[in-house]
Amino acid sequence: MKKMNTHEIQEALKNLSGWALKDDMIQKSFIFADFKEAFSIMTHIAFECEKQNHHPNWENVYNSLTIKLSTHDADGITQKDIDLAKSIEKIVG
Ligand code: H2B
Repeated sequence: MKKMNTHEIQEALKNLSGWALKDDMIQKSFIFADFKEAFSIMTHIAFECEKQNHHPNWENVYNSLTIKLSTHDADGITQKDIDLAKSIEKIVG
């Protein structure tokens, strides 16, 4: 899949609240009530990632979750990252 340029990424991010381009990845941090809620959402996201065959770099510390998306195969950001970010937004609600 074709790597997006910075302008294309910024345009796509206008429809994704809280996601920002940083270090060649699109990123967002979430805070949940506690670890159980964070991990439960991560499990839900993980199944969606498997469905899309597209996987995040992420870090969970107790109730916080930081998700960073890029397409390793394209060495940049592609529509796959935008689509996964949209799915994550739906899951987190
Ligand atoms: N996830 C992400 N984030 N980037 C990729 O390039 C990627 C992936 N490639 N998940 C997939 C898996 C690929 O390695 C497999 C072989 O389809």
